[in-house]
Amino acid sequence: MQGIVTKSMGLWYQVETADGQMHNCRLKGKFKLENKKISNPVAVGDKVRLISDQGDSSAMIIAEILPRENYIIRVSPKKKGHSHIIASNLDQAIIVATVGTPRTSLGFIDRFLVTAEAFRIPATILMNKIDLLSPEELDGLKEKMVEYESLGYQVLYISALKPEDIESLKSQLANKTSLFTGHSGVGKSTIVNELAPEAQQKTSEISDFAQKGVHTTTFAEMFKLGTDTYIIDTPGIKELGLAEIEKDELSHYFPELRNLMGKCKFSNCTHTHEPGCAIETAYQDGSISPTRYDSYLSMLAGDDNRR
Ligand SMILES: Nc1nc2c(ncn2[C@@H]2O[C@H](COP(=O)(O)OP(=O)(O)OP(=O)(O)O)[C@@H](O)[C@H]2O)c(=O)[nH]1
Ligand SMILES: [Mg+2]
Ligand SMILES: [Zn+2]
Repeated sequence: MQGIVTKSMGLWYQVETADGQMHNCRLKGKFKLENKKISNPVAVGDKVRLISDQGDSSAMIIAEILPRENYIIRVSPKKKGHSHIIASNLDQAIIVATVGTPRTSLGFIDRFLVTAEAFRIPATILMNKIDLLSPEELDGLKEKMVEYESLGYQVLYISALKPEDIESLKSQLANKTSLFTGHSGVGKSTIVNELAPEAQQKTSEISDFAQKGVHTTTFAEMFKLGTDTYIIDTPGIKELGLAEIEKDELSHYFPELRNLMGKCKFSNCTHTHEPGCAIETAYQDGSISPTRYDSYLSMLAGDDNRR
């Protein structure tokens, strides 16, 4: 029997089979880990083969993970030197961002976009809580985000509290598996509950003091909105440590750098100090965004994202 992993809870996994049934599953005792540097062998979105559990008739066993079409991964915050697969088999990844409640930096958005580019997953930026912005603030935000639209990323503006915004979001999700990610407190679970009322995800107010989320969601979980339409709620992330991305390929994941780097004098140009660097010239004359170039330099230097 085959199914899709809809929730991973440490040792137990929830798997949905084609008949719509949910099964509690464990991993086969001698499950072979392909890559020991990954902290979670099975991720939400994985297609798996199940066999029955001889010892426990109410449970099933995951015997095999079918090849992943794609996945999105980051450096594990808990296990040093390990990476954590956020989810797999995605059609799009949506970063939920807010201006000040909590604050999402452009650097954080850039890290997410680089990750999505590296794993070839279409990325969307979803600015939530626009009900908290004045018309001037919203205009200012839209102006700032034009840059991202010109790079080819879709930017959406919603308030999760507005039913008409949720309705228009639905059309972006139809017939796809979409991942919602972003900082704690930006409203991922609120949006998921509005889209799929049976989800009943816990939500919490952000702390008054720090204007930060309180990490309410603890496990990634997938919900079905309709035939072939799934959404995945995930725990809020503080930093997005890049995993499985080599420094010498980083510039490929910035569309504006990718377009220019063929013009650099040296084919192994790192675009930091080399003579005849087309990207440095573009930076000097203002044709690429300084904040994007800064993000590139910061990722290249291996900085974490505390800005
Ligand atoms: N004003 C306003 N508040 C919102 C909106 N969306 C969510 N919130 C509130 O923001 C707070 C945090 O929402 P959650 O859905 O728990 O955030 P989350 O992203 O799931 O957070 P974690 O699970 O910790 O990662 C809650 O108090 C929500 O009611 C919005 O569009 N406008
Ligand atoms: Mg949540
Ligand atoms: Zn260069």
